[in-house]
Amino acid sequence: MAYDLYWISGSPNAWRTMLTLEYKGIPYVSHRLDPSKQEHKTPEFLALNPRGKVPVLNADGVVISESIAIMAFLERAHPTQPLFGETPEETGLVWQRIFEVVNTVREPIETGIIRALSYGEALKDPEAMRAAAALATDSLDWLEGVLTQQPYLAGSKLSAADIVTMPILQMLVRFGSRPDAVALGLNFHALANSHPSISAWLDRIEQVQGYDAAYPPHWRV
Ligand SMILES: N[C@@H](CCC(=O)N[C@@H](CS)C(=O)NCC(=O)O)C(=O)O
Repeated sequence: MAYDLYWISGSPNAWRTMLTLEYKGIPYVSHRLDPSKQEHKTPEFLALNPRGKVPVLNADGVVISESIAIMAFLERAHPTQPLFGETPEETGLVWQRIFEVVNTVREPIETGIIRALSYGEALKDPEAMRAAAALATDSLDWLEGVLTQQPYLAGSKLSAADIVTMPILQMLVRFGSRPDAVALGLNFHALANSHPSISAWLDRIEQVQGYDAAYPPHWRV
């Protein structure tokens, strides 16, 4: 089956799907879209995904959007290097962790912190930022608790739960290193000090097959 992946550099949702392809060693044709040129809003792209969002996978005419749906599709089509568990118990826990992250952990980090920093709005209301940081820290504390018990979010093996979550944390570290974040004392750039188990987990994921190939290219420059 031939695959076409449409993505934007730095999109955490696209990053998940590209790392899944790379980790499983699945060949695909990469279509990097330039958001500054609105390439994800062209009639051609909107015909693939009327929501105008990445990622999109086109698998020989089967077009799938929603990053985690793409990951599940790839798992079913390419079961080697399993990411969604091999037993009912493992599969249940992988999905539990995915939903915990997507429904609860993600929001305070992405909306509360990353969005404000990426829009350059953090210094407009420092008190609101500090309140948002406290909520994001609750999310980090929960992750830290899980990862202090085990090397990966769903146990001893890398799973889709890790690949879903990793880009969110990498973005937090990246945006948390900006001068305005540091000036506010948000401290998200120093996870090794505040949340050492999360930091060690990020280091472990950086070693997995395909990590470098899926790393956002515009972050390298
Ligand atoms: N729930 C979707 C979210 C997709 C999404 O929001 N993608 C963002 C990039 S991370 C996007 O395409 N944003 C561009 C826009 O909305 O114009 C998924 O998991 O794939």
